[in-house]
Amino acid sequence: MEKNQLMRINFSEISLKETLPDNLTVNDLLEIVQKDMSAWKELNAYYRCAMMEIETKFKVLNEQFSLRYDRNPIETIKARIKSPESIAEKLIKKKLPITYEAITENINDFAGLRIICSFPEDIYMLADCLLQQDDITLIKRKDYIKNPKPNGYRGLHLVVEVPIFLQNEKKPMKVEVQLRTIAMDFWASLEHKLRYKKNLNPTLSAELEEELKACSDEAAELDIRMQSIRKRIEAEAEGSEILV
Ligand code: 0O2
Repeated sequence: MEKNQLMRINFSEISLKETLPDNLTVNDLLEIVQKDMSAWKELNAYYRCAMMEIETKFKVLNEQFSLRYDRNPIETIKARIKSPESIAEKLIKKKLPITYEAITENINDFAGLRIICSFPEDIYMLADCLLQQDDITLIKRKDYIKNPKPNGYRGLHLVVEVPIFLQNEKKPMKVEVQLRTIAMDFWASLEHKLRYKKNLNPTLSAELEEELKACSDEAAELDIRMQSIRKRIEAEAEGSEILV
């Protein structure tokens, strides 16, 4: 039996669960996972491979940029595979059935990479470089830097498809890439922690939301100022090289 045939059988057996979306629970996915652990492990491995492919592409760009311009546009790369619980929660929120098909078709961030850059311009430069590569297909792009969320969240989100090459087949896999500056990442991490604090009194909560929005605007201003300082330093250095 061919490997992809085996995968199909695993997938369709798992998809027999005809539960109404309203009755779904996170346990439903955990049950599916436990029922066919090998299919789950396989899916996880495929997404991990796709994530490694994209991570390597960013590392290569970082290396090349460092050679050419003597600075690294990437500060840190964080990679993660979404937990079964978070996947189930997302499917429930989207009112989708808990099946392997629903996961592969609708969950764009099973594999996620966060690329933390020093400056906003680096974000767009890296995104363009990635999207120019001929094995990358852009599925979705959301620019929360040009259009921040009302709460102040900023970042450039890409969902891309990249092929992974297995023993006898080539599989296109989706990976979500979030590109942020250090300041945007700092803000988002804190905001994320605070968002999950329960039992805040509503007045304080509204006050803090406003304060967080103001912090995000100040962080964005800081990003632009730091970027302009870097450019002035580079221009000065180039000028003195020309004079020499
Ligand atoms: P986690 O654990 O952070 O990964 P989609 O995934 O496309 O179906 P959506 O809503 O279109 O869902 O995604 P979007 O708007 O591109 O953003 C999803 C992810 O961006 C979130 O992942 C967060 O990581 C980040 N994000 C978006 N908005 C905010 C925000 O207001 N604050 C913070 N701190 N992060 C945000 P998840 O799924 O929440 O989980």
